[in-house]
Amino acid sequence: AFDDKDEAIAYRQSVFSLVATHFGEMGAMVKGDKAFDAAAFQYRADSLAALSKMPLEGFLYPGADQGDTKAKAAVWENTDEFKKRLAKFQSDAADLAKSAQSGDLGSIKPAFMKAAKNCKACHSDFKNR
Ligand code: ASC
Repeated sequence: AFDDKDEAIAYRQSVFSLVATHFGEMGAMVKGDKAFDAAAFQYRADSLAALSKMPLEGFLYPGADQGDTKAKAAVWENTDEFKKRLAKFQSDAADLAKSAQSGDLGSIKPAFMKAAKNCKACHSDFKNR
């Protein structure tokens, strides 16, 4: 998929950039900064669920631990745990997309908060600021 490790790094950063776009827009609706729109939320949640499956290959490419990256060495020192966190990201995102089908912000909110908690926990262990 990649010609070199810099491409692998740029790829995973692009994925997380899109994650932040969709997650941020959902967060604005959950917080009430933007009006809740059930169809828009569903689109964001479905996009997040698809994106959550993508970053791993950008980390596994040989040499992609070195370069212009905020990833901590822990990603490669503790890859099993990192993969578990990504798997949790995927299941949280799938649960969020499922909750979005209710069209009810009250049911969506706890699923969103669960995903947000995992974002934060994984960043503190595996991402430099
Ligand atoms: C965001 C974003 C993060 C997460 C995190 C959730 O919108 O950019 O890194 O949510 O703050 O706890």
